[in-house]
Amino acid sequence: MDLDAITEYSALHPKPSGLILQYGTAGFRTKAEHLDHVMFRMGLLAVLRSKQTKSTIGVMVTASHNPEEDNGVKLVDPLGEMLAPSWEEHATCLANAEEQDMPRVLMDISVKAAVNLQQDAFIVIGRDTRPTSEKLSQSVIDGVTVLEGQFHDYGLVTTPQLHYMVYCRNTSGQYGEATLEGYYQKLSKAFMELTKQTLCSEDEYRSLKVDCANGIGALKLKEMEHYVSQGLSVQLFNDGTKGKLNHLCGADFVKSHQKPPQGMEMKSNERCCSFDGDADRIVYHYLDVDGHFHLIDGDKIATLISSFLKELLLEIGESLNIGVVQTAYANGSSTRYLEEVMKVPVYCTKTGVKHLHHKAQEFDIGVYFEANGHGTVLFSKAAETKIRQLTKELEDEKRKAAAKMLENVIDLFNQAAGDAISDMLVIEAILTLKDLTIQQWDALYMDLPNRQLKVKVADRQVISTTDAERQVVTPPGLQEAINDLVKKYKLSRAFVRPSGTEDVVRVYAEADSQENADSLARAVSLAVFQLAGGVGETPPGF
Ligand code: NG1
Ligand code: ZN
Repeated sequence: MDLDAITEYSALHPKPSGLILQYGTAGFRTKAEHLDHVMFRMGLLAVLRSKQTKSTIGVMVTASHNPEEDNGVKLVDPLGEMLAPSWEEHATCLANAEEQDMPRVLMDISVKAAVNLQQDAFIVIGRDTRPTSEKLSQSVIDGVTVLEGQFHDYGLVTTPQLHYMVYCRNTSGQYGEATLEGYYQKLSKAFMELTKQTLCSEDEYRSLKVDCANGIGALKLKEMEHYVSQGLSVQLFNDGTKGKLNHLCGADFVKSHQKPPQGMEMKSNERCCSFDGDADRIVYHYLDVDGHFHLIDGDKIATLISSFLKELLLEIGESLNIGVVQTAYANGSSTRYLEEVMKVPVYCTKTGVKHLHHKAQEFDIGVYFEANGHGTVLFSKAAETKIRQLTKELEDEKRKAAAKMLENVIDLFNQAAGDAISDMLVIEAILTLKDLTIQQWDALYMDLPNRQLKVKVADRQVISTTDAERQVVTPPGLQEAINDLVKKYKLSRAFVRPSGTEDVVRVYAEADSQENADSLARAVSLAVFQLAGGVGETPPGF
């Protein structure tokens, strides 16, 4: 390691002294102007991680659904997963080291993690469409270069596309070809094959309106459009030519405000969906004949997908197990429907896809979705092998066809990460195959009215939780207060947790009516404000 060169280059990406940042659930995320040193240092860290794992590592520059002024960076581990927890700690130490200490901290990490510095390193880099992303990704490259890592800059890609590239490169191309062309080919081939039968029998043209949050999803859907145009026509809105990224549109806006995005013409009963700023989340929505807005969130997406997969499994008659993984934010109705009506086992993990992803790996087929629309389906290697073998060996036509469909579903899901484009194609294929309208899908179950609020406190870490974040441990008295409030309403549930991406405490409540959900959420917010050191204005409504 050439410490002089590191010191010299680091001075070009100086750390504002005193600034402390945390590698959170989605990497580092804050105002873009505070991130230059973090980017350089993550370039350095990616090289160490690559040497240690002897694999390609990804670095994605994005702040997903956050405002345009923010930015962020996260590292992608060898199989497309989120960075291992011990390396999250290294990332935090490195990002927070004062300028003069940084080379020493870097050395310490390399010793602690037993990195062989002689090993080659290869890094792939991607970025979203934020105005600051290009310069920041250049700083990542500076970090990679000073440690003599090799790299490939994919430029503008969605977050899941970068995960896909990492996965492809570390599986010697078995998963797919590590190019955008390879990604489009793989997904579109699986989509066209999956929907093949119905395309012949049905002449109605499938069309879908997509709100792209003024982000990278628009560019990438435009590139992909012609690959799938025989099966699906997408009409893009909020494509970034006019509006601001994630502003009054996109999956996060639609989900948290439970409102249609601006900038999208919606006629009644038209199927619409919204991506987030880096295209790893998707939610569907429509206006009914009375003009009422209906949101179809990640929970209902998981339900549609798992019921389809369960039917196919029954058809082929193999005892492959299937499990659905959710977080505490999953609507109570979805959990009840999955468990009681569909008889599918459901598990709850902490917020953040890495937790869901990890749990989903325990099943032959693990379906995981956050309510906000981030998720995918994982097939175990054994299940995949079995299914591919069945498509070859089965003689019974019906069973063979079901196995073939499952094989296409495996290829269509991005197994490396939740992916709005891939999820969209799976959903569109299922709706076509099952001849379902968006209203019929929506009618699977009725969501319980719910409300999410944020409370500002002096130090959000005073709140600690247990039971997959459904119960508060500290500060004392808060859980009891929540329990007493929840008892006042029917079909009610509420929990609070410190956000991993924003300096707030999040409050979630659901109840039998919207009015009651709102009122419970406000009452719980007030309890948080009073018992966990609220700052600024008292939560409104009292
Ligand atoms: P935080 O800020 O920790 O609640 C949010 C989302 C997560 C996840 C991360 C990463 C909610 C309630 N939380 O985390 O689900 O997507 O951002 O982007 O939606
Ligand atoms: Zn995102």
